[in-house]
Amino acid sequence: MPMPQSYSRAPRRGKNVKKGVQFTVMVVGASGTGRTTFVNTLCNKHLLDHYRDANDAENAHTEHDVNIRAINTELDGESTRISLTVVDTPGFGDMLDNEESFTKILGYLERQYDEVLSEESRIKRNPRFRDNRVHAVLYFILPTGHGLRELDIELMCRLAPRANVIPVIGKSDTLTPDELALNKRLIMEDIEHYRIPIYNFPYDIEEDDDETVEENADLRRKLPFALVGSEEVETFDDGSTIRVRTFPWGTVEVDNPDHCDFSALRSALLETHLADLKDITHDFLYENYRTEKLSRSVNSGSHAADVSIDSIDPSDLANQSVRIKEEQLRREEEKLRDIELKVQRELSEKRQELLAREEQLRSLEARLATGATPSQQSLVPSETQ
Ligand SMILES: Nc1nc2c(ncn2[C@@H]2O[C@H](COP(=O)(O)OP(=O)(O)O)[C@@H](O)[C@H]2O)c(=O)[nH]1
Ligand SMILES: [Mg+2]
Repeated sequence: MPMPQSYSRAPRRGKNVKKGVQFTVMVVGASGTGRTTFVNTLCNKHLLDHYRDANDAENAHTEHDVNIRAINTELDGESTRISLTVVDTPGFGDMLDNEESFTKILGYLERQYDEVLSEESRIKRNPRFRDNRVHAVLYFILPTGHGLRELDIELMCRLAPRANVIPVIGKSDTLTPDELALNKRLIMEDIEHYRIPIYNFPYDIEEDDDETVEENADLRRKLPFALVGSEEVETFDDGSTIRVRTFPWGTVEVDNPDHCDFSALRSALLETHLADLKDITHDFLYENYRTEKLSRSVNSGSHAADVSIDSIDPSDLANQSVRIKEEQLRREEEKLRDIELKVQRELSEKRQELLAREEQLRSLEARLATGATPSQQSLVPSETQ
């Protein structure tokens, strides 16, 4: 999917400094990839429960929460307060048919666009309308060491035209550095091969300043981000804390850039690229969806599948404007006909007047011919002077 050439790629720091900013992140991926742990690590609190996914073997016989859940929280960013919405999606992977969860996830993204679309077409806007469009989808890939699975390719292909998809490797501490490097390379090769239009920190060498180009290129080189999540905290003697995963052989520090890409992703998401992700969602992804949806409803005529936007069906609008034009023409024709009648009436009155004058003149001439009166005599010399 080509990005519009004129698109500004510079991350805008400091925009929304005073006012808090609303931002929505969705986490998608197979069960057990560490989505819930990541969200709790990102927010630095226990926001999501580790509910069992439908395909957990030990839980396979019970009712499962496979519904999409959106949870709001407030975060203090470096420069601004963020009203963050996290959308947790059902895990998938081992089920025979993943179509249901795929359709649910895609349907959720599109529903948020539909709501904005119908709000935009209202004459009177709802002041309490909440825009829930998803600005970034973190796609969690299993740390297998084998690149993408067919399942991942299919879902990423379906999601990427509708949202900024950022691929990440969950639980990356389970891979050795060599395995991780190989896995990153294989994943990016697959993404390129299948031309999956992920969010790749776009930049323009000619238009953007050096700092932006360097920063974006650096983030792009890190794709897919290697993540480690943890709700475990290590406290030092001075009271300071770090988030860690402790193993018999050592400790993985979540915020240490030498251990994983968590802090790079966190600052890109919540600081440097927040505005860019929001702008692309609105100006490009939503705009594409809107155009597709409108042209689809034109093609299907009055049988548009989605009644919610029937009111703004362009073919209906065109018919309506033709009807209004016809009505205006009809009224103007009536007005012209009235004027014509009035002029004809005035003309005939004038003609009658003229005829009456001619009659008077003729009778005067007749009287003159039979014998001039004094008053008429005086008239004759003055006329010949
Ligand atoms: N080694 C390791 N384990 C993790 C990591 N994140 C989560 N886990 C563990 O993996 C399991 C599944 O994690 P969870 O966050 O519930 O995954 P979800 O099903 O994708 O939401 C849990 O036992 C977590 O403790 C990680 O970064 N590294
Ligand atoms: Mg989970």
